[in-house]
Amino acid sequence: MYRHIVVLTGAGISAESGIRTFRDQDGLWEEHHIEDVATPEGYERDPELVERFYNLRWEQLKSTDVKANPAHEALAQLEAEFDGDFLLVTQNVDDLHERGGSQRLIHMHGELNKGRCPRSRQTFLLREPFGPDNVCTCCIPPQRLRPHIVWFGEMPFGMDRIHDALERCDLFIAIGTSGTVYPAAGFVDIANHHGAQTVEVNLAAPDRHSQFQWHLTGKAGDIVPRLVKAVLQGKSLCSLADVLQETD
Ligand code: BV8
Repeated sequence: MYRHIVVLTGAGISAESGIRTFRDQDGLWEEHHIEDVATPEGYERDPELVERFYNLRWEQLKSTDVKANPAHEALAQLEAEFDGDFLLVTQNVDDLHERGGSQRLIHMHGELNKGRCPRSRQTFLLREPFGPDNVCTCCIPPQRLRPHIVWFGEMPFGMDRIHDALERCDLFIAIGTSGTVYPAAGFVDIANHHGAQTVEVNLAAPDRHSQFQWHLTGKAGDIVPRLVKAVLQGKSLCSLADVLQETD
């Protein structure tokens, strides 16, 4: 049925793994102003505050009770078994897709477990928290590593590849994202414009007219395995009417 699939994930796919989202109740942004912890200006102004914000999230990611959930695993199965083109794009900076078995994905907003040299832009696997002594090995004098994160006002990674895939796709699936951050929030428009079927998996039903043709309302961990199974069986979204609520 489908030949080219693009999947976009957001913080909601990691919520059932115990990773806090941004904008839900008790979300990460409740305790911080975005401009203080997720902008280059905020980092310039108070690097220690920003480092504390990312060090905390990095520590949480390393804790043993954070595991990939069935939604991550289902997407890895889709990547392995789908016989057409498949691209997974995540806004998430955790490595739960990789822990769930995904191998080919784009972390368009960066990765929590990496640091970046501000001068050479070389990335380093994080072995210790960010701080004045955590420096690169590529420059003399060594430079203080910054989080390998795309902050507001910075260009997300992989945009050319993502645009190419969106223009070719016949199915676009967005999972666990509030659709508030661009350019990711605009991907559905590109997919729609090029005639793809578009489906959104989210805990909450959209409270406004949405760009998606289909909605699967519920937990990603419950829904994504069923959606992947149906797609791998060659079913079209229309034949899933019993689990899909079409937008009015
Ligand atoms: C850029 C840092 C340009 C990483 C983040 C129009 C076009 C282009 C840009 C803009 C534009 N308008 C405004 C902009 C600027 C800005 C922007 O979008 N601002 C917003 C606030 C309006 N965009 C940018 O600055 C981007 N850069 O455009 O550069 C440019 C051009 C040339 C040269 C240079 C630059 C950069 C954006 C990246 C910012 N970085 N974070 C980090 O700290 O993690 S964004 C942050 O929000 C995260 O990365 C996150 O990925 C992203 C989106 O959040 P979500 O993942 O959606 O999470 P959220 O909590 O919001 O929602 C969770 C959802 O899950 C909810 O809907 C919930 O219902 C659902 N859910 C919960 N549990 C479950 C569930 N669903 C299913 N199952 C569950 N169990």
